[in-house]
Formats: sequence, C-alpha cells, structure tokens
Amino acid sequence: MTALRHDWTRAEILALLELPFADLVARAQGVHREHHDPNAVQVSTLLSIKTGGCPEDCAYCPQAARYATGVEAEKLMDLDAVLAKAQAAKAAGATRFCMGAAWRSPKDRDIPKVAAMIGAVKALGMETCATLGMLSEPQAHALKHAGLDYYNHNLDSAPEFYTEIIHTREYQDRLDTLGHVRDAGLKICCGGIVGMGESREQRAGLLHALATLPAHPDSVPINRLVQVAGTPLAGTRALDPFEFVRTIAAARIAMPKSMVRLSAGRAEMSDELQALCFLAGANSIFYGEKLLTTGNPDVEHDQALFARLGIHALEVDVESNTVHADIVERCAAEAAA
Ligand code: SAM
Ligand code: DTB
Ligand code: SF4
Repeated sequence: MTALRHDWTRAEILALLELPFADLVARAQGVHREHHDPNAVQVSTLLSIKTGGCPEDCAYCPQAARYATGVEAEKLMDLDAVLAKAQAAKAAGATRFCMGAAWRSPKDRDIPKVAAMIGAVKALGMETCATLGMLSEPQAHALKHAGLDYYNHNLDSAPEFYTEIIHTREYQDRLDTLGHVRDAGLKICCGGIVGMGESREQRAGLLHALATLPAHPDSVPINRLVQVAGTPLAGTRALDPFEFVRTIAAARIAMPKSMVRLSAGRAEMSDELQALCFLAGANSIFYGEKLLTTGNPDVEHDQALFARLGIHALEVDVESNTVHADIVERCAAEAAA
C-alpha cells in the first residue's frame, strides 16, 4: 500500500509531471487502484445560492463585480428554492450538494440562513458542501454545528502565481480559512485552477502546496479555466489537454486517498479526454447542467458516458452521514428567528 506522504518536494512533483505520459498515467492508475474502486465516481451538484456582485478581483471569475461579464448580482436565494434544486439534483442521481456564494466572506447574519439550507439539504439524505469565501473560526464551527460535511476553499494556484491572479486577499488568508475549517472538524475540499497561463513548474507548485497541507484535502477539485468574456483571463492560451491529464495524475499520486475531482471545464472536453482523466485517477465530478454561472455537460450525456465506461456513481456513506433531526429543526428555528 502506498504510504501517505506529507513531505513531497516541489521538485519531486515536477518530476512526476515530466514523466513520459504512459509512465505517469500507469503509475497514477496503480496508486488509484490501491486506494479506490477504479470504476466508482462521486457526483456532486453545484448551486449558486448567491450570484455575482463579488468585491474580489479573482482574474478568472465571472462573478467579480468589477468585470463586465453579463452576470447580474442577485441576492441570497430563499430556502424553498434551494431545497427544490437539491431535490432535483438528488432525483438526477447526485449524492452531494454544494452551495456556492459570491462572497469575499459571509457576514455573521448570513450564517443562520445558510445553516438552514444545510440542515434542509442534509435532511434529504445528501452530503452537504458549501463554498462561501473566507471563514472565521466561529463561522466554521457554526456551519459544522448546522450539519455541514465539506467546505470548499481553493488555493487556486502556486503561491507565486497567485499574486498575478488575485490582489484582494492573500494566500495566507486562504491557509487561515482552511485552518479554521479543519479545526471545526469539517472535511476539506481544496484544489485549484489550471490553464491560467501558469508554467508546468507552477502547476507543480499548486500540487505541492495542496499535498503539504497539515492533512491532504478529502477532496481535490482540479478546474480547467473556463474562459469568460470580460474577465482578465479571457483569451489566455488554452492549456494542452495532455498537460491537464498530467496534473490529475500527479494529484492522484501525491494525494493517494483524496477524491480528485475533474471539475470546471468538462463542457469543453471530449469524452475521450474525460476518460483519460478517469484513467489518470480522477474519481469525482460536478454533475448537472450548470456549475455556478457557466455550463456543464447535460445529465443525459454524463449518464451515457458513465455507461459507456462502465462507471457507477459512488453511494453516500450512510454511517458517516447520519441525519440528525434535531439539527434540522434547530436550523429552521434559528433561520425563522
Ligand atoms: N467566493 C468564494 C471563493 O472564492 O472562495 C466561493 C465561490 S468561488 C466561485 C469557488 C471557486 O471556483 C474558485 O476558488 C475557483 O477555483 C473556481 N472558479 C471560479 N471561476 C472559475 C472559472 N472561470 N474557471 C474555473 N474555475 C473557476
Ligand atoms: C471548484 O473548485 N469549482 C467549482 C466549485 N469549486 C465551487 C466552481 C467552478 C466555477 C466555474 C465558473 C462558474 O460557473 O461560474
Ligand atoms: Fe468572488 Fe469567489 Fe469569484 Fe473570487 S472566485 S471573485 S471571491 S466569487
């Protein structure tokens, strides 16, 4: 059994990315088979519960208020509307529901409203995930208390490339939030974006930063930049698709037990490229017609792809996902107050 390592050097990860393609994919598939069912893929559906109008300047993001992308700022969705979307996602086969908000960080007054959403989604028997920006320690605890399973907060890129992409918050801010999330006992979903014009060395830097966190993230989303007109990164030279597969494979080898998610960018990928990503160790996807504001493959298309590849959706781990009726009731009462 490959041991979990937390002492990866950046040079070692770069050396993985530089292996001959077949050697890299074979090694990743070997690690994958040691730790996971190679034919099982976890499926999460995203919902943007608070869209647009964000004060941050992330150069990739269609929701930043300062870029003219056509995304209108909306207010936080109502509980009933969120619940209806979660029910539809469950009916389509998703087992995890991830709620995203275009916030720098939530205001304390937002937390009970989001907590009520978490409690209601959990009561459907789904795993819950949220991505709301930077969190304070008490906020992380409040979300855990509400029944949240996962918190998504990405490092996005290597530390030195990060400063070219985002200026309104620092890498250390992200590490601090991840610390609060970890201390609150939440599972961590943390990854990044490739195809932003970074070098291979910088892709190694992102994977190194992820693999040397105090614990490997439970889930590692690898996003391929979705280029949105109006954002500073629109027009960036597209990444070689094999380089994307290499990034997935190196993530799988460096973080053997983590779920590696083939994330944003699937709508622009061929079925064959996605199959290569699964072969390289990806075992989770975002499922459903929309990511947050941009498109994702049709449910029918993904179901057909799974059938063609003999892939089955991973079930919710019932034992670790017990729904506590008291949490649901308390959240509803707190939201109403
Ligand atoms: N506002 C919160 C934050 O930034 O932490 C949560 C939502 S934010 C949209 C979540 C993640 O989506 C970002 O960290 C980034 O990795 C990813 N993302 C945003 N726009 C993207 C794009 N155009 N292409 C690929 N990934 C993107
Ligand atoms: C993540 O790493 N990717 C997702 C999720 N976490 C929140 C978001 C992708 C967003 C793509 C651009 C959009 O649809 O707005
Ligand atoms: Fe705001 Fe998140 Fe988009 Fe950055 S990635 S602009 S913080 S919504």
